[in-house]
Amino acid sequence: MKRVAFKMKLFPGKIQEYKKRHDEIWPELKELLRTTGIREYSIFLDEQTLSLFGVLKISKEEALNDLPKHPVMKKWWHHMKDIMETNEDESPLSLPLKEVFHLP
Ligand code: RM4
Repeated sequence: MKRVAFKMKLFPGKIQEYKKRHDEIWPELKELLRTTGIREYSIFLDEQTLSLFGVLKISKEEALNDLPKHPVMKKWWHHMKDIMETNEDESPLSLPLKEVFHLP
């Protein structure tokens, strides 16, 4: 399993809404993330900067490249674009993070 981490950014005043939408995450999105090979996916929030820190495990990292093309993923990103920073294609602005320490 490969560990992947990345940073995204929430819009001001949207903390509760972001949490609510993830508490109510669509079953078809959960299914898509699981069939992509994603496990132990967490998103942490820095409430001071509104940075979102995503971390997940994946069996084959290349499988992540197919996600942006999937209709369910696109629909979710469309649904989320009013509360977080996004690219023109509505995917979240996402900065990859480099692992500098791991304690197994
Ligand atoms: C996030 C963002 C990510 C997605 C998770 C489930 O807010 O849209 O791309 O993987 O939700």
